[in-house]
Amino acid sequence: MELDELREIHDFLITLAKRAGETITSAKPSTGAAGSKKNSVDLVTETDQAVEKAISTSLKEKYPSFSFMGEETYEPGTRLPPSPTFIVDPIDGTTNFVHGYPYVSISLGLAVNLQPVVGVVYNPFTRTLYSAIAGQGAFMNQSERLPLREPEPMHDLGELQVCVEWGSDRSGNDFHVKAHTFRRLAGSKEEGGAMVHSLRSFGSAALNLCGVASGNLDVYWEAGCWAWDVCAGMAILKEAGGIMVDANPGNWDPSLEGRRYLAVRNGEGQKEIVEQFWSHIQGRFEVGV
Ligand code: LIP
Repeated sequence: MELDELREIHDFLITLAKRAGETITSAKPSTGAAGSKKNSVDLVTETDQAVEKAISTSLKEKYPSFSFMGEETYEPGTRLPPSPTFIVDPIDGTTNFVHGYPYVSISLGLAVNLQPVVGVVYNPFTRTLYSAIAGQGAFMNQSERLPLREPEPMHDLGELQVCVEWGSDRSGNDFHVKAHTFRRLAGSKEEGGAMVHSLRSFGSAALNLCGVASGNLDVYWEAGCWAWDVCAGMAILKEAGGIMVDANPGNWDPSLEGRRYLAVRNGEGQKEIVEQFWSHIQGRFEVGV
């Protein structure tokens, strides 16, 4: 796809994200306004559905030949096609949205040949916009290049700010892999842990990836989230010099729809940090393709 076309798509996605942001900030639902999908912590609101409808209608009108994958209309088992596909999470951080915690984003990505090539992530509460086009760098508010500060070399996982998410699966193998690994990451070195500076859990995969792209978070590890949670953030992360590997040890080239992700920020020592992180993982995730 030509750069001019990617630029036009990027700008259009920003317009859509800002428009959706107005709907989201004026909705202000309470916990009572939420329904649930897979279980009682997998929340969805009428706003998620209305925003996705508005975005998909606009995208289909302007780009009728492109495919569309959205969180609220996803049919289980559908695989991402290699043709240009918009990958959309209308509200990433629905639980935060429902509780009125302003770490919420609209995540709009475009993938071509299964690779993210445009990413737009917008937090309408803080009015912070992250965006990228493959090969053109990543930016905050279209003006500040990411990462936001000179990347310091990384030597030891214990010196880093690590982000993880519990996700909505609360039982079974993958839940236990997370719980045991969290303990190991936080625990003291005397007891075999990594004793990371912090183990943060903010509730929006897209914003977490933008945090790693910005260089404020050093590492983000999650399994169980979906392509719409990460497509836009992955485009931004890569353009900011970050890397994305598999949340399970050993695979340096995870697929966009693989549902297992480990992101490390720009900076010398990235690969060593991946190896160190993998060495602390307790078990292997079963989720993913
Ligand atoms: C959420 C993610 C979060 C993850 C949850 C969920 P939603 O997206 O961004 O990081 O842990 O499982 O997928 O449901 O708010 O769009």
